[in-house]
Amino acid sequence: MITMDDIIREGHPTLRKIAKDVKLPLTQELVQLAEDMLQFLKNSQDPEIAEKFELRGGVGIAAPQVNVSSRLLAVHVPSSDEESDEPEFSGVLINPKIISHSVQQTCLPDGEGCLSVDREVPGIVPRHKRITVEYYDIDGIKHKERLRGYPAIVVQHEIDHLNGIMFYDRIDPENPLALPDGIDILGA
Ligand code: SB7
Ligand code: NI
Repeated sequence: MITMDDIIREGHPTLRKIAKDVKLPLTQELVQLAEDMLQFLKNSQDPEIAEKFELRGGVGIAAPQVNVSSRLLAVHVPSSDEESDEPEFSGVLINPKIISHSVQQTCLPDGEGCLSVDREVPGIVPRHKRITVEYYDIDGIKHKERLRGYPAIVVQHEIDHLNGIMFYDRIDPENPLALPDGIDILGA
């Protein structure tokens, strides 16, 4: 099982590399990694398991964060509706590509955090409000998914990891908390 000890932190060179395309079909090793990454997210969102193994809660994880420089990521965004057990968006995305996006940008009201960053970095992180992402799943099946709002932000954060980009690279260093023109705040 993946724990926080497996997650590399900022300063590690892998986090700044462009990850390599994954060849399909996946090797057994990468199938296992993909399943472990998705399981990590589910574990991290389970209060008992998270406490027992000292996991920080996460809605996404990218392979470079476990020091594997391959274009593979997992997301598990729970439903915003507490009545529902169906996650809002969950799965493993292989060789994901944003094929189109809205002009409209958005950001999270409290900025972003990262499992690979052990400090708070305040600031507005501009993201596309809507994206269309193409990717392959674990079985090598191609998907085209339209995402908006929070799941779209999470997928953009994870795809950034595949390109060696950290969320704070997108914060304006001159004016970290100023809302740029044309950006809305998600949920406001
Ligand atoms: C806030 C948090 C995340 C994505 C977008 C906004 C995920 C944090 C966990 N990760 O470090 C995943 O790379
Ligand atoms: Ni991250």
